[in-house]
Amino acid sequence: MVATLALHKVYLGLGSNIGNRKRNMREAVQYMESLIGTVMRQSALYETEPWGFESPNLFINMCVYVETPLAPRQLLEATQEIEKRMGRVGKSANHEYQDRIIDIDILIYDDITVDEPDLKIPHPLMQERDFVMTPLNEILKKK
Ligand code: PH2
Ligand code: MG
Ligand code: MG
Repeated sequence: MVATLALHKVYLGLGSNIGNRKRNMREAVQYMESLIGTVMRQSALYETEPWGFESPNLFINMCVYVETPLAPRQLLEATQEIEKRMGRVGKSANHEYQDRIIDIDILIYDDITVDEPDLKIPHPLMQERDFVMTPLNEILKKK
């Protein structure tokens, strides 16, 4: 008998506002293919104004749809590992947003809800953020 692996349907949001932003997006997607699962859909790249903080550095944002065997917390660890490998430093100690090489946020994981201090799914702020909703709507699959 061959065991089948349940794959989960996950939507991730990516953002970068320093360095070579397009290359950062490409590199993050490549890391996802090796550490998370199959990237089935990618939105276009959107250039956006910093939201919630002041910076001269515009963002590039995009969303991807990934099928992954990882459980939610493993997925969080994988996204953090990618951020780390790409050299992301200093996550807002003072609760203020900062410029970043790469940010990967879990937006939707199947139809589940997670409410833990460091992991909230669906992403609690996504509805308020055009830089998330515009690329997300572009790739959202009808159930
Ligand atoms: N991410 C934030 C805060 N503000 N603004 C834009 N335009 N794009 C982002 O990805 C972004 C932001 C927190 O993660
Ligand atoms: Mg974010
Ligand atoms: Mg984040």
